[in-house]
Order: sequence, then C-alpha cells, then structure tokens
Amino acid sequence: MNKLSQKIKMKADELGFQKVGITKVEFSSENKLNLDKWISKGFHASMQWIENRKEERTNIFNYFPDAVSLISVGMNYFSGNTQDDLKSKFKFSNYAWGEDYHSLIKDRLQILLKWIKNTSEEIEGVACVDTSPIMEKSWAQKAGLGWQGKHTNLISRDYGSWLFLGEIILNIPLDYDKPFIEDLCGSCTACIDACPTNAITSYQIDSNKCISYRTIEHRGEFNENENNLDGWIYGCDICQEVCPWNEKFSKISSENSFFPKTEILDWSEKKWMDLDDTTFKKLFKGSAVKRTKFSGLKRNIKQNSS
Ligand code: B12
Ligand code: SF4
Ligand code: SF4
Repeated sequence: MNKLSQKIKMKADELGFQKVGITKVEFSSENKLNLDKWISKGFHASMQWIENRKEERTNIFNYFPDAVSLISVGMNYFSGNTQDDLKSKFKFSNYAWGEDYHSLIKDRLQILLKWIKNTSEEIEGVACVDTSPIMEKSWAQKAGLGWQGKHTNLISRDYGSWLFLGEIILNIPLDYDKPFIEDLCGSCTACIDACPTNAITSYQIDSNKCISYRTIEHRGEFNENENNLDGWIYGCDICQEVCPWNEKFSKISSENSFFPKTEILDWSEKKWMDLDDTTFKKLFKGSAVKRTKFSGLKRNIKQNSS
C-alpha cells in the first residue's frame, strides 16, 4: 500500500473515525439516474436545495473539478440509550441528543486535510459533512464502508447504521479500497414494516411521508395528510431501531459529546410544552436541532400534544 494512504487511515483512526475507506472518483450514471428519478417523483418534498445543486450531486466534478480520490469516514454516535430512557412521551432522535456532528466532524476532517496538505504543496482538497452537494452514502459504499439498506441509510457490518458520514476529496491518486458490493438486507423488511407513515419503498424514501423530514425540514404548519409525527418532536429513528444489524452490532460511541444532554433525558412533557425561545437558544446552542428553529420544534411539540 502507498505510504500516504496508509498514514491517512492511521491519522483518521487517531482522530476518532471508526470507519475509513478510499475510493477513486468516477462519474456514476446510476446515481444520476436514481437521483433524477427521485426528484421527478417529488420525493425531495420542499427541499429545493437538493434540486438546486443537482448538477453537483450527480457529478462530483461539477463540485470539485480536480477530484481524483475521495476519503470516506464514518463516526459512531450510538450512546447506548434508547427512547425508553427519555422521561417524557415525546420521542427525540438520538443523532441530535448531544453536540452538532456537523461542526465536530468538520473540525476533525479539517485537521486531517491540513495534515495531508502538509505532505506536499501540490495537494488540494475539500472536507465535506452532510451539507456539501455530494451523495455521501453512495460514496461510502464505493469506499467499502458498508451498503445502503432498504431504509437507504449506510450500514456497516461492525457498527450498524448509527454512523455519521464525512469525506475529504483530493486532487491526488491514492490506493483504493474495494467497494462494498454485498447487500446484506437479504429478505428482511423490518424497516419497511415498522415505518409508521409508509415512507419506505425498497431502497427509496418519500420525504413527504418521512417524519424526519416533517419534523426537521418542513416549514410552516402541517396539512392534514402530513401531520402524523408518531410522537416524534425531532427526527425519527424507527427504521434504524428495528434493523437487526443495529440490534446485533451497535457499539457504544467513544465520543461523549454525542451522549444525551440531561435536559433531553429528564424533561417532562410540561417542560417541553413550556419551552420558550430563550431556553431553546441556550439548550440547543451548538446542536443540530437549530435546523428546525424554535418555531419548528414548538410546532412539533404542539402536534404531538393534541
Ligand atoms: C436529504 C437528506 C435527508 C432527507 C431525505 C432522506 C434520503 N434518504 O434521501 C431526510 C430529511 C428525510 C433525511 C432523513 C434522515 N437523515 Co439525512 N441526509 C440527507 C442528505 C443531505 C442527502 C441525501 C440524498 O442525497 N438523498 C437523495 C436520495 C436519492 O439518495 P439516497 O437516499 O442515497 O438514495 C439512493 C437509493 O434510493 C438508491 N436506489 C434507488 N432505487 C434503488 C433500487 C435498488 C434496488 C437499490 C439497491 C438502490 C436504489 O439510489 C439512490 C442514490 O444512490 C444526506 C447527506 C449527503 N450530502 O448525502 C443526509 C444523510 C443521508 N442523513 C443522515 C441521517 C443520520 C438521517 C436520519 C437518520 C436522521 C434522523 N434520525 O431523523 C434520517 C433517516 C431517514 C431515512 N430513512 O433515510 C446521514 C445518514 C448516515 C448513514 N449512516 O447513512 C447522512 C449521510 C448525513 C451524514 N453526513 O451523516 N435526510
Ligand atoms: S425515519 Fe421514520 S418516518 Fe422516516 S423512513 Fe424511517 S421510520 Fe419512516
Ligand atoms: S431493517 Fe432489514 S431491510 Fe431494513 S435496512 Fe435493516 S436489514 Fe435492511
């Protein structure tokens, strides 16, 4: 193995990434077709930002023209707690129980990128987490981290799907990992059967129906067809909770900052219902929950209280 590729993997491990793989950057006509079909069915709902940057999402060279290699990383965020550990009846997605993963992972990737760039003046690169217009799950599969399950999340053999994904795109060749070509879902349909709003057809999500979309991305009041939140006030974990790969292989994260804040564990329904803007800002400073804004969280709480 090329020494730099090996050292990058060691450095990524030191920085707290449990999964790391490297893939050659190539245009994928299959991904383009899938995203085009998904958008044409209206499955992106009101997320116009997906459509706006479609040309970059479907062709990474429109985003980073000099791309040659992509490093895909995964960070385990499973805290060991479940929704049963929350005092109130309101359910709150585990990915947002602690600190915002966007900033935590971006900071670590910037350290890795700086370290890589220090090895040669010619190296250029960009670090991505979630908001960059690339299809992270598909890149992770190409880099060998795991496969996209029927619920569409990336599942790894050794940690299940409680993994955040991030990437570094570089203008230099490296040694490449084999893509993960197996589909280990087999005949299982647990996620499809458990989804309370039937948002999953095999390997595709209709965001209009997905509670995660409704509670985080949807703006304004809900209309009658989209108001089932099944008790969730932020995000939804059901399709991952029921997945046998998570039941068997989840491991407790070494990242304490992803563990639940005391308020999230201890707050009663009354406390949530009485939440005001000042407390929201204090409680969710540096948290992914800011995305839905105070008005969105209040709307979700109200919807689940009626
Ligand atoms: C938009 C988005 C959403 C939307 C849409 C979800 C979706 N599945 O697309 C909403 C708001 C609903 C959402 C919800 C969640 N999200 Co989100 N989201 C994204 C985002 C920004 C883009 C995803 C995207 O490109 N979607 C477009 C669709 C077309 O792509 P796709 O899902 O990969 O679809 C593929 C399959 O449908 C496949 N396909 C189509 N037909 C067929 C047929 C067959 C037979 C096969 C095999 C495949 C196949 O082709 C498509 C392209 O490869 C990514 C970050 C990023 N930049 O990639 C995070 C990301 C996917 N989200 C993430 C998370 C954590 C979540 C939630 C778990 C949060 C929560 N707990 O509430 C939920 C999970 C809901 C779910 N079951 O997907 C993580 C997932 C990590 C992981 N291990 O996979 C990501 C990667 C962010 C990150 N950096 O960690 N999300
Ligand atoms: S996150 Fe919830 S609503 Fe969305 S697909 Fe999974 S189970 Fe269904
Ligand atoms: S619940 Fe079953 S079908 Fe769904 S992603 Fe997990 S293994 Fe695949």
